[in-house]
Amino acid sequence: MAGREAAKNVLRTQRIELPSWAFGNSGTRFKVFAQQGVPRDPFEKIADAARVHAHTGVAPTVALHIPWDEVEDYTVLARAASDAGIALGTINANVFQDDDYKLGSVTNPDPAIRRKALDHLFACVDVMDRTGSRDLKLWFSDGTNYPGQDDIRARQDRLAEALAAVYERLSADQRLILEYKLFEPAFYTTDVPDWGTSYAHCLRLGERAKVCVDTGHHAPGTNIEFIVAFLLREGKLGAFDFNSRFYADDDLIVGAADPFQLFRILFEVKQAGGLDQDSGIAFMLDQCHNIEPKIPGQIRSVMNVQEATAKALLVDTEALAAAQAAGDVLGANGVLMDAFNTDVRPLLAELREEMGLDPDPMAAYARSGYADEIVAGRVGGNQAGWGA
Ligand code: LRH
Ligand code: MN
Ligand code: MN
Repeated sequence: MAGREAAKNVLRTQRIELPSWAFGNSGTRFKVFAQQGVPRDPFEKIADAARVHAHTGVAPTVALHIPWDEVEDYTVLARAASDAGIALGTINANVFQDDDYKLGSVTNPDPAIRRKALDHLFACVDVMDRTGSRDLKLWFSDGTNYPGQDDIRARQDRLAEALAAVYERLSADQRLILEYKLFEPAFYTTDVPDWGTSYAHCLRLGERAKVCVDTGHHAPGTNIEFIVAFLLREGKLGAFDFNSRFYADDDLIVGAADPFQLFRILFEVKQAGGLDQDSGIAFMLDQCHNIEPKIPGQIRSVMNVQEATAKALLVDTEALAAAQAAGDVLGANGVLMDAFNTDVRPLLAELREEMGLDPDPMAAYARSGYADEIVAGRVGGNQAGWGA
């Protein structure tokens, strides 16, 4: 087993970004179960995110979704974040919730609607300029529902044109992160359905265009760690949207459905140097807590990523390489499984104590009284965005 101290040193510097929308009410298209005490505005979402950071010590940034997190002055929001001990992170654009986007946003056959979508993306870059954010995350719900509905290749042309315009608008220290998703809400074609499509567009755009792997956005059975390894090798992995799924884009707590898959992904990240502080990979959560309380849901998610990372760091890579070179199939697999089957919770508890934190973040949050405070102090919280 690789060294515990070396593993702790990496875990100490790990950074996991929280999504602002995880703190608002959310649900499925069947029902949103409202919870008491949820944030009423972006400032309260930031307060909740800061709470997750206070207990975990590794979640110092929160991603915004525009216009769900629209405020008059983003410098004021950035200041509120810094006063709360965190910072604003990735800006997520939203060109999927307006009636105009029924037939697509940047790939819409109507040039006026394409213009409107592009203007929103430019406005998101303006927000980044105010918040100091590095990354613009683009996910397009664009696609078609029926064969013949629109020209597949023309839609790719329109997409490429919009991406080029946005890329051009970014400053030298800002990046464009293109997220793919197999299907939903479009059910026949999706304009950015997979990593290959995203990769090809990013390649054309340039160095500062990278792919986002949302772990819930693949066909069942897809080997996500292969995609991760490939993109890392090409220097094109920009970000993760972590969550877990049993069926489609379930947006459940990361590591809940398949902790082994999360471990395999993080092992590939680690092997390629992706856990180095300057790797440029944004590790973000993209989840909803529809039936469980949201702040502990986020704390648990951060802990799950930490546990999978710790296991990945404990893989004895020398023994692994030796077994691989010797063609020892079972030996190599055994090395990986030894690390996966290690209980890393004591190591993480130790690390938290060294960082001046409570070794048990869930219990510490439960004891803190914050949950009662927000229920008493916030009346009529908002939905995260869905159906708002
Ligand atoms: C799309 C997605 C994308 C959105 C988020 C709310 O399914 O994963 O990242 O921005 O959900
Ligand atoms: Mn996502
Ligand atoms: Mn998703």
